[in-house]
Amino acid sequence: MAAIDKVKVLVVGDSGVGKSCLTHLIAEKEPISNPSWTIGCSVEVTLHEYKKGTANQKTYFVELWDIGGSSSHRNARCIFYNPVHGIILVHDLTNRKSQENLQKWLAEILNKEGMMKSFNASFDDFDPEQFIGSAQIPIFVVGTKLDLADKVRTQRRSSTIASECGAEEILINCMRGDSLVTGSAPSEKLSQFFDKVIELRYHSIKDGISPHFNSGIEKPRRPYVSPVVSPKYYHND
Ligand SMILES: Nc1nc2c(ncn2[C@@H]2O[C@H](COP(=O)(O)OP(=O)(O)OP(=O)(O)O)[C@@H](O)[C@H]2O)c(=O)[nH]1
Ligand SMILES: [Mg+2]
Repeated sequence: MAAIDKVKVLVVGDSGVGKSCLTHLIAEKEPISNPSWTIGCSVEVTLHEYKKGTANQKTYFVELWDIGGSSSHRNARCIFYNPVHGIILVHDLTNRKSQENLQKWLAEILNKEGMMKSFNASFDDFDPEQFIGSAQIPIFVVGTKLDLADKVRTQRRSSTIASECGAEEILINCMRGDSLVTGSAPSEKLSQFFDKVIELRYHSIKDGISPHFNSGIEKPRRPYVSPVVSPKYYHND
């Protein structure tokens, strides 16, 4: 059985923004019609070709940890945040509040990992620009419900947190199977994000950059053994 290295990417955002739809679209390449609210966390796995088309091409597992967004589970969900190699921040293009709350999601994750010391452990004091240099964890922003956003002219479409964090952002309709079709601009950006996550996790030590955003979190890397059955949802609670 081949051993394949893996990275863990958190998918976070307010309840109902479309995290489970997005996660399913990335992993299964097709939309999910009737997602149920995520209780705790669901994990889907996708194979990613790192540096595809180059001599360094290599296959990795990307675990997508789809975190339930309900505020009633805030205290419990922190157990899913350790370790983390990448973060996908998801907001709903028809819901401005869900964009503003991305900062809180980022702070919640970093707070749990002890990264908020220099930010006074307060959401209000959290400055994403400070975060960029110290955390070394790639961030990707996704705006969902593009099909509905076209009708909501008064809403701002893209988020400011993407530019604040120096992150790429895509705007998509998660209900369409071709939204992340190979070769499309959103698909290419997502692929580059996964490359960056893998790069930092496995290939950056020689450049003097820690592959972990917080020293001491993680043991030395161990290969991930490919499961016999095809990867599917599993719930942590
Ligand atoms: N029209 C449209 N509906 C979407 C889109 N993405 C998600 N939805 C719908 O939004 C609702 C919520 O989607 P979910 O993926 O369950 O949301 P979630 O973020 O996982 O929510 P929690 O599990 O509660 O955190 C569902 O009814 C989806 O069908 C989209 O791009 N367009
Ligand atoms: Mg969900």
